[in-house]
Amino acid sequence: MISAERIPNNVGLSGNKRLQRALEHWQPKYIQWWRDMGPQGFQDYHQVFVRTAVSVDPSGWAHFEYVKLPEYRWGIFLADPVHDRRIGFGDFFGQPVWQEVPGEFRNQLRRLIVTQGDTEPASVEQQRWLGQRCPSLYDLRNLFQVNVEEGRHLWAMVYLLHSYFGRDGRDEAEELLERQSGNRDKPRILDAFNEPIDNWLDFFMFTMFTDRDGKSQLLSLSESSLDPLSRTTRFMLTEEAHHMFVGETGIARILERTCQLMTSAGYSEDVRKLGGIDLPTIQKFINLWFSLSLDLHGNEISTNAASYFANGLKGRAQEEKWDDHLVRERHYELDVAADGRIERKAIPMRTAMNEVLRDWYVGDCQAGVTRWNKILERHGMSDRLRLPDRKFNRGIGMFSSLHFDPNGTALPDEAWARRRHEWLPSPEDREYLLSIMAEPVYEPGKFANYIAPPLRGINRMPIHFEYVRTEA
Ligand code: BYC
Repeated sequence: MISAERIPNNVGLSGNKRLQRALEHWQPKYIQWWRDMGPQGFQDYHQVFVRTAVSVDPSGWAHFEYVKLPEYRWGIFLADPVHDRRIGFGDFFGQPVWQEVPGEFRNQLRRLIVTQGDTEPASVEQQRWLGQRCPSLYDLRNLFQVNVEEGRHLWAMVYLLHSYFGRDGRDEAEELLERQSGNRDKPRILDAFNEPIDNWLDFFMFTMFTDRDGKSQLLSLSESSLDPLSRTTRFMLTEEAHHMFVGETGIARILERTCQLMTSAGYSEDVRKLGGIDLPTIQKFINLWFSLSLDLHGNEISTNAASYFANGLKGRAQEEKWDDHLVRERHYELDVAADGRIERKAIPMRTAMNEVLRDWYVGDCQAGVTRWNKILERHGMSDRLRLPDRKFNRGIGMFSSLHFDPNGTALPDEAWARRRHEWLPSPEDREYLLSIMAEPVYEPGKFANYIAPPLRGINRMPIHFEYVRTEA
């Protein structure tokens, strides 16, 4: 029988034989997947200084230890229940939340949980080669911390599938380990999770922008009328915050170093000659990962989204901040593409819920970019970073068949084909990044030339602490 002690949990695992049996079947497959598709080259001979969630209270977060990655204790946690919690929006507003899945919403809920679950292992797969190119042991440890937590998020969704969806749920849980990021025959469900992440600029942008979509989607799922889904995602949000910290501070440290190099070169733009990452390249990677992550919010006009809202399955981020929780009459104004032209139109707000969530997301991203610009300002630079227009480089939604520049100006196909690498990473940009990342930095306290050290270490350890150690 699977040992409940090895799996920290607050779901009463030791007394739940059915769940134990389901996990007993799934866990060996998960470990095999982790070995095959998880961090490459760091499975057997390395110990990583990671944080393991051992309970949901604040002290449960303070547990740091060296572990071999396949031996990480992936746990199952739900945030504490809210007494007498009521459905906060949609047609069932005010009714008690559900502790079981109602038959009529089973398919929709399963689809939402599977889509969420699919992104978690996908991100681990996307990032599996980065350890071979890391800028420092500090960053290597952060990468692995993010990876094990994404693994835990997969466990969280598999817990829901096993506990509430019977045989279908068990089949879905297996398929979550069978699809593979970028695989032509069995790709991951959402496009951004099939994109390669082969350098650390990609990684930091992904944790800044794509993990922020994670925050946005988890906030809206945490409003769900299905209480176990709400409680699971509420706990996941606490881990998501660290991932965005890794992304935002990773880019902040690159900017810091870029500014130092520019200053030492007499404000010359040619930072590449000094082995740094120039601002235009950083801007291109913002353009790429922001637009890919906008796509993750789905179509601007979506009957799926309207029905999720009507049935209380998936709400708006921070639903309590809105005054109207029924949204029966309201309209939402948005740009609509029709016959190659763009018109402002008012559409029923329920069908615009993806766009409402996207608004929240764009605001949260903008706040991060504003913080980055303070670094440029502090160094006396006149350049500023910015988010591209929402219509730029879209692969999902009504703008996906048209082309726009980062200002939102429409472009003919030919101009887009000719100019796209002015705004998006070119093969040469990627080649350059790989060239400066070719030699990993594994010496404690040392950092690659293109990135500044962090302000402080992990869990009050010094920056030169050996965050990842090789077994003798
Ligand atoms: N790529 O009516 P629509 C995270 C499909 S990230 C490919 O707009 P809906 C994390 C859609 O599936 C957060 N296909 O769909 C971050 C549908 O297909 P079918 C992940 C896409 O359902 C970093 C069709 O288009 N969480 O946690 O309203 C590291 C119709 O579209 C895409 C969630 O996603 C796309 N980008 O909205 C680790 C939450 N977008 O069925 C983790 C759960 C749409 O007609 N998911 N399509 O063939 C959802 O809430 C919704 O499924 C979506 C899509 C918002 C994603």
